[in-house]
Amino acid sequence: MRVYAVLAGGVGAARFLRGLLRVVPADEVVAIVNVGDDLTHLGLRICPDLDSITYWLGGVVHPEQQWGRADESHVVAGELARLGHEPWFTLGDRDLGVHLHRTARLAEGVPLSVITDEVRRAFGVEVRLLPATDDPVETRIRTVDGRDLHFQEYWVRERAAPEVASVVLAGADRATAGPDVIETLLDAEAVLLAPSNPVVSVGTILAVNGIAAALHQTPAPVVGVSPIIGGEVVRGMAHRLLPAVGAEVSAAGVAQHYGHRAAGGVLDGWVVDTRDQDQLEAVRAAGIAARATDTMMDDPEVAAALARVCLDLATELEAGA
Ligand code: FO1
Repeated sequence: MRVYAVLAGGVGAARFLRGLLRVVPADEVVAIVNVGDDLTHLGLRICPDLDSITYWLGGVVHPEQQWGRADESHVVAGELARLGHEPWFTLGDRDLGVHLHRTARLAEGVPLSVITDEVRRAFGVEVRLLPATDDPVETRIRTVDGRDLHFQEYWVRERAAPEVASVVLAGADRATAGPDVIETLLDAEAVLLAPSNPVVSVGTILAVNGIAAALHQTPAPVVGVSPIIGGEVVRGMAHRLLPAVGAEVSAAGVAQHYGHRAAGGVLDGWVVDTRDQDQLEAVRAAGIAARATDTMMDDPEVAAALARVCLDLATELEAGA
């Protein structure tokens, strides 16, 4: 069975997957999803990237927020505020259904990968979603002023304001890749890096034991999409985090950060936005094949065209290998 493996974070990955699914059948797509954003809040285990992709591909994502549920209500959140809980991390009533289910199943000893499959099927999502690991890992942001914040505290409560000293995926050294993750990467027709945050989404997936090694070893071509367009981040806070890992905030800078596979990195190919085609030369100078196309995926047809460019580049790399 031919499989396209996609390393995925949250919203950018969901948009990319929506395009890819217009090009290849859903049963040929497997998303390997970041779990570093996950947190336990009010006793509930919450997996923002897994849930964002599930809600997007399930057609129930909140259209403006691009996370959480459409047609959401916040009755429970109102009662929690009455009881003195600071509402910095909003949990909608429908969203709570998933968190209650996940927390109950985890308490029964069911691994996250199994629960994730139950949830995506319940929302009619045909793409297999594999957590990067079933082990508890947490992206921690060490700030210059000496604080150690969970990623969600940094991003949601602090609005990514504090200066970042370092980013750590706590527990990565003890984490093993989730079931089928390594096999999927080794057997894939192609491996695609979605335009997700290179530090706290793709970076944290690569930090899980065995995953970066699998990308070095796989015979499949590895093609990534730049999350930086016109030198800017489309959404999120990658521009605040890339300097903390010594990477330039540019389409070429991210490619150089990921590195060419022959130089110990993870990329064979890199797709940038047409607004960044002046960066193609720098990417190619790093040994990475590069293409430019429209990568602003507001329209699913743009995402589909982008997916085609990635697959065409992967095919060319395969032929040239
Ligand atoms: N993002 C916010 O900006 N504010 C929130 O209150 C918030 C709550 C939330 C609850 C569940 C969930 O799955 C995601 C949530 N997010 C919220 C988004 C979340 O921070 C992002 O989806 C990722 O973690 C960053 O890519």
